[in-house]
Amino acid sequence: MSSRVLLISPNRCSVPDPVFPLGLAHLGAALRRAGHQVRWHDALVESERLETLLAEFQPNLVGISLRNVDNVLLRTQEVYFEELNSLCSRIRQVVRCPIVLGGSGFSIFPEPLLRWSGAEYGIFGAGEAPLVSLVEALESGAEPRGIPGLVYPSNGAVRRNPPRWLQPSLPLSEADLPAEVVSYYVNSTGTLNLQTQRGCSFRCCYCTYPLIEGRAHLRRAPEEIAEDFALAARLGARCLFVVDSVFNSSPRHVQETCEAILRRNVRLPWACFLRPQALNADLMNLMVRAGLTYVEFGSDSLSDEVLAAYQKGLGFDDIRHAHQLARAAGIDCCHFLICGGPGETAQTLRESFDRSAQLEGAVFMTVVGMRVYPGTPLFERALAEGRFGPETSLLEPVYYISPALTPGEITRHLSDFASRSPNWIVGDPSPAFAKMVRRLRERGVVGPLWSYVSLIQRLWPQGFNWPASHPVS
Ligand code: B12
Ligand code: SF4
Repeated sequence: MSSRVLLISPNRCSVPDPVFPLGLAHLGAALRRAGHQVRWHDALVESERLETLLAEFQPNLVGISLRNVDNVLLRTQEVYFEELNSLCSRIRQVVRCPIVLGGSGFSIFPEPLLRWSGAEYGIFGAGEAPLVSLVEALESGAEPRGIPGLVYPSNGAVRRNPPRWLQPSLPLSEADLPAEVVSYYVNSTGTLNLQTQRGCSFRCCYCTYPLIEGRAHLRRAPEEIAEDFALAARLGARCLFVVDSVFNSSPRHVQETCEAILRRNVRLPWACFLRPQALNADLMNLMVRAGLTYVEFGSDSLSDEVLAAYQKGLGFDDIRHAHQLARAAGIDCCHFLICGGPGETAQTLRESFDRSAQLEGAVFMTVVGMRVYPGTPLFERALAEGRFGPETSLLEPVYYISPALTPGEITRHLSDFASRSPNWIVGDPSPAFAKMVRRLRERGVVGPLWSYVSLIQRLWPQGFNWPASHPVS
C-alpha cells in the first residue's frame, strides 16, 4: 500500500542564515523508498498555502519537524515552539489524519512538546525507520506502540520508547529534494547541507547532541558522502555545510571522506564543526584539498579552568595548536565561546580575551550564559545548586550563569573586548554590516555569516565592524 505523507518545516528562523531542512530530505527519501508519496511544506518557501496543499493532497499522516525551540540567545531571546499548537489546529481544520512531531528541538523536549502541541505522536531521535514503521502501522491498523523512539500519550501521561540509533543511511537523490525548496536556499545563501555521521561520544556539560543523536559515532560510507557532495554541486550549491556534531570524530573518517570527495572530483567549498583536538597538518591539508574552507571550532572558552568546568576534555594548548594548523592550511576559522557558564569569573573572561591574541586571524562568536537542557550534566549541577526545582519546564529557556558574574557584567566585559578587538563578535550585526553582506552575497560571495567579518575587514579595514548596540540584561 502507498500512503500520502506531508512533511512540514515550520522553521522561519533566518539567523544567522536560512537553513535547508535536511531532516525532511532524509525522511522523505526513506518514505519514498518504502513506496509512499511525500510532499513538503517549508514555511520559508511557502510556494503554496498550507491549507491549499492539505486540501489538495489529503495526507494520511502529517509530520512536523521542530528544529529550533528557541534561539539560545539570552539577550535577544526568541522562542519558536509555541506555534506548534496553532499549527496543529490549522492542520486539523482541513484534514483529520494523525500528526507526528520530530526534529532536534522536539527530541530535547519530547514529552512537554507532545503535550503542548496536542499531536498524536512524536518520534525521538533519528526519524527514518520509525516514521516508515508508523506510516505502515497506521495503514494496516497495527498497534504502533512498540516502534523504537515513538512518543505517545498513554493514560494521561506521555510515554517514550527507547530509540534505535541509526546512521544516515542513504545517498540522497534529486527526487528527494523538491526543486522550489532547493532553489530558495541556493538563491538566498548559496549553501546546502549534508551529514556524514551521527552522534557524539564526548560529554561537554551543556551539550544536547549526544542526547539527540546518540553517543556512538555512526558514520556513512565515504563514497556515499561524496555522491551527496556531487548532488549538491549539481543542484547549484556554491557552498556546503557539513552538519555533523564533530566532523573530526575519527582521523580515519576524515581521511576516507576527503579522499572519496577528491576521487569524485567535486569542487565545492565547505564548512564544518571541528573539535580542536587530535588534528595534524596532513589531515588539515587533506581537508583543504577536498574543499574545506570554513572551520567552526567549538572551543567554548580559552581558559583552562573554564574548559575543565565545561568538561571539554581539552585545553587551550589544543585549541591554539588546532587553530595554527587551520591557519597554516589557509582556512578561515571561527571559535564559538560560551561566556559565563560554570567556573567563569571576570578573570577567566579576561584570560580568554588576552589569549585570543595568540589565535591570529580568528573570529570569536560569543554568547552570554549557558542554556540548560534536561538530561545534561549541567542540568544536574544546576538542580543540585538549587537554581530551579525538578518540575521546572526548561522549554522556556533557562540559562546557567556563573555565581561570580551577572549577565550584565558579562555583556559589559564582552562589549569592552569587542571595542578593543573587532574580531570579537558580540550582539547582532550592525545595519551597515548586514547591508554589506547582502551586497557581497548578490555578487556570489558565499560562506557562513562570521566569515564575512574577516573578508569585510580585509576589504574595508576602516569600517563596517559587526557590533551595533548591546542591550545589557
Ligand atoms: C548544523 C547545525 C547548525 C548550523 C546549520 C548549517 C546548515 N546550513 O545546515 C548552524 C551553525 C548555521 C546552526 C544555526 C542555528 N542553530 Co543549530 N544545529 C545544527 C545541528 C548540529 C545539526 C542539525 C542538522 O542539520 N542535523 C542533521 C539532520 C539530518 O537531522 P535532523 O534535522 O535532526 O533530522 C533528523 C531527526 O531530528 C528526525 N526528524 C527531523 N524532523 C522530523 C520530523 C518528523 C515528523 C519526524 C518523525 C522526525 C524528524 O529525523 C531526521 C532524520 O533522522 C543541531 C544539533 C543536532 N545535533 O541536531 C543544532 C541545533 C538544531 N541548532 C540549534 C539552534 C538553537 C540554532 C540557532 C537558532 C542558533 C543561533 N541563534 O544562531 C541557529 C538557527 C538557524 C536556522 N536558520 O534555523 C539547536 C536547537 C535547540 C534549541 N534550543 O532550539 C540545536 C538542536 C543545537 C542545540 N543547542 O542543542 N545550526
Ligand atoms: S560540544 Fe561538541 S564535542 Fe562536546 S558533546 Fe557537544 S557535540 Fe560533542
